Amino acid sequence: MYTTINDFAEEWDREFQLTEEVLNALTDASLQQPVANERRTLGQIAWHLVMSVQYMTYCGLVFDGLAEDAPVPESAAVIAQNYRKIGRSFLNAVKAQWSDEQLLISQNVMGEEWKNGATLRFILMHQSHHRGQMTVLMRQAGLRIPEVYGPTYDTWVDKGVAPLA
Ligand code: NI
Repeated sequence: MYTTINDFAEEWDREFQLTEEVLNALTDASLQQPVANERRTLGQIAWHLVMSVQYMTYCGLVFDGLAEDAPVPESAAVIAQNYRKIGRSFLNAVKAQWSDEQLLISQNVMGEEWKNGATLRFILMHQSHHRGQMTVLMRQAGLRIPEVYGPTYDTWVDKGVAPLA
């Protein structure tokens, strides 16, 4: 969990940038790529990732979000645009509305006691979990994937290194 706003803000900035790069690599057609027949699509997972940032309003943070029933956009650019907006509003709200001391306060979040600093950690882990799912689906949809925490097949090829299979 986080014990200082500053530690969180620095990490959010880095992760925000990685997520932005992944979202920017999506195409409209790729949003239809399903996990399996009749299962969630890349577009639905990307949109869930964007929407999940506003779970933090359950902890009392106030910032502009999206309607809970907002339909999955058909445009990859619109998904990325909404992410940039909500991601920045969320970070501004944390900085403006919480202090380091408040990160130690526990709140009931959907039936469980969570310290605010732990909820912030969860929101980042949840984001990287879905971002990882997305990169697999993006490869299946034939897209080039940006580096996240290491080289991808394409960037290995770019560097003249034989990629792992
Ligand atoms: Ni989720």
